[in-house]
Amino acid sequence: MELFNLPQLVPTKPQQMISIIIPTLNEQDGIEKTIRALPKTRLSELGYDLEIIIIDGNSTDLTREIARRMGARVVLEKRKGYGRAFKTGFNEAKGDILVTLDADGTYPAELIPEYIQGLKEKGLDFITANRFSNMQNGAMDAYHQFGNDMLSLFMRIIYSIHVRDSQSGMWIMTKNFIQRINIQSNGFSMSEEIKIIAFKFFKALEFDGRYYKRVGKVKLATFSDGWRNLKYLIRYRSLIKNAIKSPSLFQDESIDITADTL
Ligand SMILES: Nc1nc2c(ncn2[C@@H]2O[C@H](COP(=O)(O)OP(=O)(O)OP(=O)(O)O)[C@@H](O)[C@H]2O)c(=O)[nH]1
Ligand SMILES: [Mg+2]
Repeated sequence: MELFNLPQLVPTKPQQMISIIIPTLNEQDGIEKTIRALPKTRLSELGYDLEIIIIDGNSTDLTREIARRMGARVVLEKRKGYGRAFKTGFNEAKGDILVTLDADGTYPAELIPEYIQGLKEKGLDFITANRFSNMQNGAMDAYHQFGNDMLSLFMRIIYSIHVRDSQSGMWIMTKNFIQRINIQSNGFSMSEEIKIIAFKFFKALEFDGRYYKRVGKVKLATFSDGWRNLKYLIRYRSLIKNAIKSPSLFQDESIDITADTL
């Protein structure tokens, strides 16, 4: 064998994969913008492979066709619900790091590389992006903002965790975190549930985010979903005992799931 062929035989470190998971329900106006905004080149320069997974709730518009054309893998999840969509998405994801965002162009996709770096440097399991730290004019009406503030306040009081934006839908998580947790909500309240689990039992931080004006129609009903989320915050006190999947994991000292954690 010739000497100059040798470097090819040296095993290289396998590349890490990032899974971007996007739930969609009739988002034909926003899905293209959302996928286009993903920093694909930057992530590839940083040495990451990327998979884009759309979890579609049986949209009746062109969402799935547009997503496929933009290079995403589309998974059809006919069962209703935002939380339901994510459960399916987490099972489908092959990545070492999972990132979520909406299909309406509201979240700062451009910050994904920074968040991933933060996750690694600080050794975190979970990051949530705070939409309130930098909100574009008109991105959220006053009524919706008040509801968000109240829900976040209740979450801080009931669970003693420091989260400014309990309803943010942009999270950056390790695969290990997702494999260990047991999400029980199928609705919008899954967003507060995942944060309670992350901040109570894992290493989690809220990072400054941005929030842009939505493209397309909102799926969340401010009052009824807000009310449902508040009731879930209260009810979840009795469900939190099921938050972690396997009892053998409690041997890890960093995880304390005794009753006094509430
Ligand atoms: N697969 C699936 N996706 C859903 C469902 N409900 C909502 N979504 C998607 O989940 C994301 C969040 O819904 P939004 O309507 O944007 O809710 P929101 O971000 O809390 O509300 P805004 O701040 O007003 O945008 C969007 O990408 C929706 O298309 C559902 O039942 N199934
Ligand atoms: Mg949204």
